[in-house]
Amino acid sequence: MKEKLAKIREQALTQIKSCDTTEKLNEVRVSILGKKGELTSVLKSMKDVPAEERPQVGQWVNETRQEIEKVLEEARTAMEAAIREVRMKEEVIDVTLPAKKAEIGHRHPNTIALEEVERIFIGMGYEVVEGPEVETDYYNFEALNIPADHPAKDEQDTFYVNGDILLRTQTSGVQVHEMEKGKLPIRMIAPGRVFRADEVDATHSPSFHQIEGLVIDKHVTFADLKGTLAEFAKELFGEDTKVKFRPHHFPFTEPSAEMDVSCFKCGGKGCRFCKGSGWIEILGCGMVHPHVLEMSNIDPKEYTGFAFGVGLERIALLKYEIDDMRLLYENDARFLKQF
Ligand code: 2NL
Repeated sequence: MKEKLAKIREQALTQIKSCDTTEKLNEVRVSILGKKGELTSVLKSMKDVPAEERPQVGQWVNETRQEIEKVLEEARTAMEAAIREVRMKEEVIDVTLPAKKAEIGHRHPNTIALEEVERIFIGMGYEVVEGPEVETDYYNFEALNIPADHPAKDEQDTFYVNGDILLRTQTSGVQVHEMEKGKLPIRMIAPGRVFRADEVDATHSPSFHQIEGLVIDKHVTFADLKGTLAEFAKELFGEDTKVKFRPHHFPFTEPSAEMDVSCFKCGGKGCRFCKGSGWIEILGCGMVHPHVLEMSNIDPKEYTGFAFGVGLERIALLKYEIDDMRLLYENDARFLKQF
């Protein structure tokens, strides 16, 4: 029995030495130590060994098993170390390779236009103030002298949350909150998202952006309004831009006007862009209605002011010559990348 075990051991060690992969090592393990392995069959034949010799033979079998397991384990560890070493050598990082170009995000045309408008007014000493998109009927309509029966208040035009609560249709509420604070003079712009129950088409969307401006001080006149907005137009569309004011009506200003700019495409001669007229409508404006001042506790005998409102999308479409507003909301990176 002792010789048989010695033979198994010798054979095992030779087989282990000749292995060059961990898979082969595993095959050797199974063929000797596995369920049907050589050493296991020796154990199974213990019943044929005389009872008094069994402890001795059992000990030999165990010693042989432990020895083979130890050599198998050493061979496996050595093999894995060798594999790791080869891999490390193959995995050299070539620091001279060109880097992968990272795709950087891009500002939306609305954002670019907004930052341009903000830059212009901040340069003239204005503050940028933001306020809530959900407002009460009072701040969106009543405080602006918009009467209860005005068509703008119709459910067909305004999104009501419930009762007196609504999604603002203009950012004027932000200015009313500023006037109520009682800190004068005021020189501010209020940019932000506004909502109107409009069908989507090339020039309409139920959610768009507006920038309103408000100046209140002693002795503010329509000449200040004209000078300020003419300067704004020049900075936005170029030094040669001319402006024209046409009489208009808003409930919150008196007098009211709409301002056109000379077409920056043809210089005013008339082209496809300005539909042959040479002028492009750009904003609404006027002197703040005395009743609007009074409602916010400002004395119209002491203070006067002017205000204006301009659509941000309209500016972005004009400035970047985009012919459909829907492109601004699709967020197709191929479109956005161009600006
Ligand atoms: C437009 C032009 C406008 C105002 C907005 C305003 C705000 C206050 C007081 C008086 Cl707090 N006016 N905003 C003034 C004139 C025009 O918007 O086309 N809107 C539909």
